[in-house]
Amino acid sequence: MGLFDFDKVICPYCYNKFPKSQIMWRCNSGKCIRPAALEEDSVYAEYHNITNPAEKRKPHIIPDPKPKKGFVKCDKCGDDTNMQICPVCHSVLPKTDENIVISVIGVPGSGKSYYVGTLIRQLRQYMSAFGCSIKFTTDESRRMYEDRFETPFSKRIVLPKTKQPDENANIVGANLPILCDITDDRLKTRTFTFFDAAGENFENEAIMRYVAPYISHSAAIILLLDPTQIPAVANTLVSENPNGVSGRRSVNTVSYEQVLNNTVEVIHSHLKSKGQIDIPLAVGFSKWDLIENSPTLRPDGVITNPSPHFMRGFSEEDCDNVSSEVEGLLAHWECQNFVMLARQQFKTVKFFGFSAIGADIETGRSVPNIVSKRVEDPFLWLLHKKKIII
Ligand SMILES: Nc1nc2c(ncn2[C@@H]2O[C@H](COP(=O)(O)OP(=O)(O)O)[C@@H](O)[C@H]2O)c(=O)[nH]1
Ligand SMILES: [Mg+2]
Ligand SMILES: [Zn+2]
Ligand SMILES: [Zn+2]
Repeated sequence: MGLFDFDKVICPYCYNKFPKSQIMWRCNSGKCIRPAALEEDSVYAEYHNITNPAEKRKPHIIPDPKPKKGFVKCDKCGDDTNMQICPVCHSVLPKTDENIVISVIGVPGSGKSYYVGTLIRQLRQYMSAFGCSIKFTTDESRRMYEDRFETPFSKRIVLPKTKQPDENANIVGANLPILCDITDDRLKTRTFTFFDAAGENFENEAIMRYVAPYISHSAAIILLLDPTQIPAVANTLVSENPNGVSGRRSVNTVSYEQVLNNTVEVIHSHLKSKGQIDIPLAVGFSKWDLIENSPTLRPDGVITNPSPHFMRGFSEEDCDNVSSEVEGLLAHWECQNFVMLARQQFKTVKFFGFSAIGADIETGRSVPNIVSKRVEDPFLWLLHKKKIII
């Protein structure tokens, strides 16, 4: 799905779709970006959940724009501007060739934030192995990555819990997705939106109104399964280590089956569709270190090897082997129903296992140095499917 789909544009922030003629223009000239020239933008503020009055002030929006060769003359300062913004949420629209949303879903505590943070970290370190470069789409995205992930990782502190918006507030605005531009070896640039969708909110209709457009327009959905949420696994982990992570896990009010069902419902009601969903679904076990470190649960097989893709090029064979191994484990752990549900509802399903941190965070200790294992696999699988990497 292109950002410019015929004459329609999709905003990568609010995921509304509108005709090109409705694009709005904000002045980005030196005169209009001076603090004294800024104007309150209540639409932007509301959508981005901004309460600080100073941050609500943005440069002038041109009321009756007449674009010429990608520029519009500002009626306030007379300069030309090329900054296009979304008519719904007033976010700056990226100028890339394609816009790809990756939705990460799962119950609270399943590891979504660590996954997104360590995935971006790996991509920044190793995408050059595929002849690709990566950068944050906007300064705002770079700052969000630094505040939410880079700083806590380097200070070895626990990531803050994902912000819970007030009732009826805009959940997307409260926890804006991070946007990265990846330029491939043919110099095509695509904007990737990493959207962390807390599954516990899917029952709240007001919240779903904001989340549904994202999920429905995803290029892939990554559903995280927390091993400590699988009774057979949790019982073993507790018996091996009564004070370990499973013993102190929080009890979730939603199960991973419910998260999957809610997601299916959200997509069908938003797209007014039925039948199998054509968005690839990657089901990934998070916290895989817990399984590998368990004498009883540790499987044999390729999944215990490091990810080969950055080192030796994308390996479809490794991906297929990991997927069947994880699927086998799910059957062994009495999750056949979940597997069946996923396969019935989605045309393409792949199973993965990864560790974002590489080790358990022990209560009262600082976070271990991050040594991720296989976090990049689901994302690289998607890039391969979309023929962005070969
Ligand atoms: N052992 C282990 N624990 C993890 C890993 N990733 C996350 N966790 C634990 O899971 C907790 C919740 O993770 P978080 O990413 O905040 O979950 P979210 O609520 O889905 O965003 C963290 O505080 C860690 O204790 C991992 O790779 N290994
Ligand atoms: Mg989170
Ligand atoms: Zn928008
Ligand atoms: Zn101006």
